[in-house]
Amino acid sequence: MTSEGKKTVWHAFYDVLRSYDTKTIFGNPGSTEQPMLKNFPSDFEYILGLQEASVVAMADGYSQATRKPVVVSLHTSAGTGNGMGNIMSAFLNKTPLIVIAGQQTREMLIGEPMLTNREETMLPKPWVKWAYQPVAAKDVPAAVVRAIATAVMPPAGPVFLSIPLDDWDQEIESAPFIRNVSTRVSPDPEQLSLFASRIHEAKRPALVLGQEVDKSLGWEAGIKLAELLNIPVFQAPLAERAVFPETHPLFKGTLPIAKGPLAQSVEPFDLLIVIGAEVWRYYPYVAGPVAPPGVSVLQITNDPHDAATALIGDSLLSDARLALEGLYRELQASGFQQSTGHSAQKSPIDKVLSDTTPKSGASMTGMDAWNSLAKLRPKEALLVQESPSNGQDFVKAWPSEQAESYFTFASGGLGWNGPAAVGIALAQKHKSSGRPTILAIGDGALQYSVQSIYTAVQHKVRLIYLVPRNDEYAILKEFAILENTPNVPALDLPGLDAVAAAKAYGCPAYFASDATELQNVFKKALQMEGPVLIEFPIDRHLRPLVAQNTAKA
Ligand SMILES: Cc1ncc(C[n+]2csc(CCOP(=O)(O)OP(=O)(O)O)c2C)c(N)n1
Ligand SMILES: [Mg+2]
Repeated sequence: MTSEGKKTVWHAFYDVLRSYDTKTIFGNPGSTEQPMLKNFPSDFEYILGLQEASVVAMADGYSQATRKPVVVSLHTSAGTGNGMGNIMSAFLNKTPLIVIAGQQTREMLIGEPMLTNREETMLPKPWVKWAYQPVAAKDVPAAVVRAIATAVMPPAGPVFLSIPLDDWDQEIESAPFIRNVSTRVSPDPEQLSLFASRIHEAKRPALVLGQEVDKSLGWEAGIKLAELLNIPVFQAPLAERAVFPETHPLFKGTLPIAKGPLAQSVEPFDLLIVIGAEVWRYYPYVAGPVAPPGVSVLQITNDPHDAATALIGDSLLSDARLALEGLYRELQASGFQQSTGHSAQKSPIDKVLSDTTPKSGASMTGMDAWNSLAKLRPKEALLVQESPSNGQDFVKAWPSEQAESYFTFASGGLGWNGPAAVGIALAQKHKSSGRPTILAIGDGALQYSVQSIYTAVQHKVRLIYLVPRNDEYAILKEFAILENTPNVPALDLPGLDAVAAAKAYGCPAYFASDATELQNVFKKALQMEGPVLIEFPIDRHLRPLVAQNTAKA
């Protein structure tokens, strides 16, 4: 309250956040943020990140694991700039972050003093859904309400507010209205019926499920539809979530990440039913058609942008789970009979799982390492992955069988998963879930947001870092072979020491030199209270970047 007993912007701001139960703020402070953070309310928690890339991705992981919008406090242009790569990832992940950057004093802005965020709304674009600096201090609380509404509506995503530092002490006459908005869109019934009849008529359909299935809590609905249709299920290329039980007999793995191989692998089908994914999320260029002749595509997504940019097929805007449930109802009502064409085949992952004997003497591949730990993996663990050249091996050796338990990024921007894992692990602590978080992260990737280890230590989150060490950017060497770009400098990383780096932040850390040691240290790590890092050597054998025909049914 002011001396006259009036409320200020500061009071209204924290009241708004209380109304939405968003009381965990991630940030890195500067002088432009101190008026917002002064007398920090005791019912809120401030999670410090030592660099803004870590701040943003920790908030992203926390938001995904709690299914809530999260406030991020960054330092004017410099802090926003540092956070920008992970703001881009949050935008592609479709995570509702309310990024608030401090701004210099309104009265001085005309002369652009130090710390002025010039043309403040331009900096985060195009990677935010909305960027705004309130026209007057009294608009700040209502801008926060609007920011939350904008962030959570589908497709969800980050928004950006710039708030001059002298706004916080200004009196306000009235608090803003607290509003709730829906976060799902249901499918157009006519288009849904049309899709159902096209599925009914198809001779050799396949389901392709993407990240929106997991984010909409659609696993059960996906399983029911897949089992009714009794058709192969693929994961969409580069999906950032697991979308279907990966040991289920109908699951056939992930579609290839490049044009030609993807088209080739879907040749056996006449209809692809893509739910909750782009068509398609490619990575390297390998020539070929978008789909082979005779293959039609139906796409269901909650994002008009992803519907518009699809390269083939008809699209239906909808929440993935609502569409899966709707299709199930329509197909059942139309008397769809379970076909016997695709009877239960063994999942391609099964044979990989059985090979878990530690290799002694010979050096391990990434796959050997993941396999050697597979049997020790706690079933309830949450998995996070940023291990470029062997991440797919990790997924194969540790198949997901539960919803909302596997996370990676939609963007490929390194430095997201390390801090995101800290946010995910912190969410487990706040929820008292008792679930550990396990992060597979390359020796190169670890370095991008390495300071997030400090936050993991300070908050004693249960997080195990598994760091395969090959002293190189292996995937870039594989890319160089595919793209025929020899003699690229700086693809080797001699002298990095993940154990020493972790210890510098106060995190217990171990080097395991073979599979037996790795198993022993991992067992020990599972008993520990706070974070622990395990580094282990893997061999430097390069493989083709794009596997051919991996998805053949
Ligand atoms: C922010 C950012 N910078 C650079 C890259 C390019 N990049 C992609 S993979 C990679 C190397 C990753 O190396 P490492 O984590 O050691 O994994 P490995 O390939 O050795 O398995 C790099 C530098 C990127 N994706 N993101
Ligand atoms: Mg490496």
